[in-house]
Amino acid sequence: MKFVDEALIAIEAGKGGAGCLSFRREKYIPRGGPDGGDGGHGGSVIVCADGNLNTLIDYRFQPRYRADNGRPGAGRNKTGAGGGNLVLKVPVGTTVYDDETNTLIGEVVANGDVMTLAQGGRGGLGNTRFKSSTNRAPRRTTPGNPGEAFRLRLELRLLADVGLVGLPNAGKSTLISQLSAAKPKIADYPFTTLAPQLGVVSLAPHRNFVIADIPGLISGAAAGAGLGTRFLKHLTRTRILLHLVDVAPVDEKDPVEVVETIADELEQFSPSLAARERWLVLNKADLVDADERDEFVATLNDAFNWPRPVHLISGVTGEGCELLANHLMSRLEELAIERREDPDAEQAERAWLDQMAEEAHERIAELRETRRMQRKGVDAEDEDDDDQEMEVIVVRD
Ligand SMILES: Nc1nc2c(ncn2[C@@H]2O[C@H](COP(=O)(O)OP(=O)(O)OP(=O)(O)O)[C@@H](O)[C@H]2O)c(=O)[nH]1
Ligand SMILES: [Mg+2]
Repeated sequence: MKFVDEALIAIEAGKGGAGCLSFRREKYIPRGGPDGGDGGHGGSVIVCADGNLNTLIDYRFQPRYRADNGRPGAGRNKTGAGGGNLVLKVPVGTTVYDDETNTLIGEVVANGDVMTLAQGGRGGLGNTRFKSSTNRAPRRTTPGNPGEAFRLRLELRLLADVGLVGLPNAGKSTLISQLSAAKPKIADYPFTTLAPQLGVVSLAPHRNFVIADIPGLISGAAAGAGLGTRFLKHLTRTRILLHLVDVAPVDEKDPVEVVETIADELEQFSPSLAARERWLVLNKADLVDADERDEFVATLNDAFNWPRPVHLISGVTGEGCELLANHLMSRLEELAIERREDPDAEQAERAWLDQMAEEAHERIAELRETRRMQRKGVDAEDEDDDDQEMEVIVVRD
């Protein structure tokens, strides 16, 4: 299965059925009055969030959708049947934009959330409706109204509480497999992870959170190096970022530079994402001895004076992982309480999330445009070139 997080679709709601022109005709009732019924309303196009879906792939294969038209009215004042609504199922976390005006229409963020995208046309009026004291035999009816039609852009941003960022090989996938039931591919070469993965970290009944693993970032990612920064948009709904740093990289890269690289790429993608609460997680602790650990931590502390917690873990042996998970859970609970009890905090968080969404949307539109320009003249049309042949696995236990 392909992981597709953007799709362009054309939708059209159903037309209303026409009103009917008819007069009552019955034995022994001469000149029966008008009895033409109204047309039925056209069906609407509705979007519904389905927790079992993780990709927008179906919308790549089928980009056009039409709801049923309403049926015309009939004699004996019968109203035409309404057209059935067309329900488009999308993954939770899908945002809908009007592609022509680039305006946000709305988003579905919980399983079962629904939103009407295009309203069906109203049914026309039958001639009965035009009966009056001065006109007992109206011959007037109205046709049904057309349904609304739009070209829409669907954008999926996965829902997770915690997001992982770091260079390729930092051990992001190893950590998510240590903390949750997710089984992502892990290997000692860069760009093992090609599409986002979600895992649920369960500490106790009703104490769990979702963690997202995305492909690694490298220097120049914002300009398209490696897999680029497009997957960062899947972190724009998270509350905390974990910035993973390998304490024993094979190329012996300077840790300060490594941390700065990721911070720069985040900043270039979205300043508000870069300003999000971000914890340093120093991974592969099993590969260094106590002295080296202290030295590593001291180097980073001297350079950054990190305002947030710093954790030293090993995704392979599990050292420090439980502590990290508990710490994350407590912090997420603390943030949730803060939002619940303080309307200002809730509002500020809402504004922050909106800002991140907007920046990510703009940035990705820019990247799409750059790609289009680069492709111009070569071979155009297809927007599929950035899709990954990978399954996104969501494990919920
Ligand atoms: N010794 C040791 N090796 C680790 C640890 N964590 C990860 N590794 C190894 O580091 C390599 C990369 O791990 P991944 O989890 O695939 O790294 P990643 O950050 O997901 O990499 P990309 O998906 O390419 O961005 C693998 O060979 C892992 O076995 C650790 O704590 N200790
Ligand atoms: Mg990985």
